[in-house]
Amino acid sequence: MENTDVAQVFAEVADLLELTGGNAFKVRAYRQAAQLVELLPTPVSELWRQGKLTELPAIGERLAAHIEELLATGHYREHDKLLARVPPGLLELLKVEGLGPKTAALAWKRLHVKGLEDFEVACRSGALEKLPRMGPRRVAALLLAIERHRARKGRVPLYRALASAEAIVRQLREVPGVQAAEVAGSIRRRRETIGDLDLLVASLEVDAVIAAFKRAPEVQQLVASGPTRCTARLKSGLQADLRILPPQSFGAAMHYFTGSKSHNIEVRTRAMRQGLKLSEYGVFDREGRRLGGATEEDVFRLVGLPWIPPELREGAGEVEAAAAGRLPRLIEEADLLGDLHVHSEASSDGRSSVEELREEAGHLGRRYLAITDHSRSRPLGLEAGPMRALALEIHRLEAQVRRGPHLLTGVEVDILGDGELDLPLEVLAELDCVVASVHSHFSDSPEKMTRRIVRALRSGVVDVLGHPTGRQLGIRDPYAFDFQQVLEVAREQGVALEINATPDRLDLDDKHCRLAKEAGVRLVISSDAHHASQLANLRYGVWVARRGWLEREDLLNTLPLNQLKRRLHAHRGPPELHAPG
Ligand code: DGT
Ligand code: CA
Ligand code: CA
Ligand code: ZN
Repeated sequence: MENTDVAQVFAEVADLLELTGGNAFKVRAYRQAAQLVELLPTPVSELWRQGKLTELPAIGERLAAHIEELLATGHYREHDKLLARVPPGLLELLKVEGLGPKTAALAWKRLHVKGLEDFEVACRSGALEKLPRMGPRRVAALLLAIERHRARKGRVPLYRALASAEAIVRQLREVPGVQAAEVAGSIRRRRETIGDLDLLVASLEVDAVIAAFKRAPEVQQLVASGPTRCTARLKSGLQADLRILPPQSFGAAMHYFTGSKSHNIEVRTRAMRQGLKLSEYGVFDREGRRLGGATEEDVFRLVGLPWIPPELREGAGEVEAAAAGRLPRLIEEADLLGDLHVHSEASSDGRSSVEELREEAGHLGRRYLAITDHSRSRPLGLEAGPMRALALEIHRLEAQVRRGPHLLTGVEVDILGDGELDLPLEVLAELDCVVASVHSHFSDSPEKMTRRIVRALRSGVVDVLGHPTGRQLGIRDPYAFDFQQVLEVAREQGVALEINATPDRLDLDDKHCRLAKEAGVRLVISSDAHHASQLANLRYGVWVARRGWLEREDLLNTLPLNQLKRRLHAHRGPPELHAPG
């Protein structure tokens, strides 16, 4: 049991006591103990073993006995007793800003409110308004706070956390005495969704760093602070943990707080087997002598490992692979030579012209670009005639305008309800790059969805399966189908699977990427840009690919144009489908 767990139990006991009208002194004692334990640099379990618990301020004999009970049994009877008296949903209610135990208890006793949903109903029905000390303005404020609470509760997609984390870190680097400031945690590992921000600073001037953090425009208020760390609520509703370390510990802390937890446990176990002690402060020998820890490279070197890229640190075999010298050479953004899924204003909902897209892609260093507008079943999608006309226009631009990346003709064609494609095969066969995607009937049974996709892949004209699972982060779950079977058919047909880099799609995800690689299926990273400014989103897809252990050879859009073209045409079905021109 870690300090944060003990602190959480105590904080919850304080809440429960308040909800049940417990003694105010007792409530305060538990809250103080919770804060103290949370910020304690040493594990309470260690202090307990040394019999030093009561030496802490705010911990008397009784609290010490409670901590002991908690550590020894993993439970604490008074906590359990209180929990049994209160509807579990009431505790969540307390996390809403401006909603304290008094209000929650009142709503519970008078209106039988048992949780957030009930409470919201009581707000909207006018029932809450009539209670003492309420009124319409207070209720309106509570409704807004409930909304913010909901937004906060879930994890947010990476792109919503990354920019503010980087902005704060940039400001902290300007503070006198700061030697380094970096983002750690799940953001550094580029997880697709983020719980909270973890920021690390190397400095001996703790107060100056905390003061600057507090002043940062992204920060709303500090919610906790201790001798070398603090936690803030950001204006976005997210929380940020800031830790300040002496420079000699910075690398060890970067490693520890980048995580993941399961990666850390594996590396620490390995260190222990070698007679070393690894912590967020450094690497030490049996006698407690510091061997290193100023850089992450130190940490890995001292435990006999090469540096492991953060995207791999999920405890999913990376430590073993590193030890065996078999880490993948992960794909980098610069390896991507082109983008094979881009929408233009020629159709669909694209808002940039082909020329604008080409120009921006050129700025980003891409060498080729496939214009893949929607087929006729989509709103504003193209019928066969206009699709051919667009392809001709692209050929013309490609031939006449030599500036910028090469243009490829293409389409994002719908996979219809029965697995047929939304345009005639001979039209599709004329195009350089055919992306086929499911945009409808998401609730088909897994069997039917699998049949639809398989049939589309066997059409002989499909090059890429677009956003293969259809998920949208926080909006729509993936549709259900037999992914393994689709992988088999994709390999047999030479169809590539897309990593759609739209930041709230990221579809395929990292786990699917790894499965695809193992199955010998190639992938492409595509922006699915609907505006020139979105072409840069490719980097989100690169991070997914890296988390999925992908290397340059696993991707199609790392090939130079002539090889890519050969590859796109080679796998296509019966030759009679290849219309001339
Ligand atoms: P998140 O915030 O849920 O998106 O995910 P993380 O990975 O950022 O997790 P967080 O913020 O709770 O902690 C940051 C890192 O600190 C985590 O990746 C590993 C390290 N860490 C946190 N708690 C523990 C722990 O109990 N044991 C170990 N070994 N490491 C931990
Ligand atoms: Ca975190
Ligand atoms: Ca954290
Ligand atoms: Zn699509």
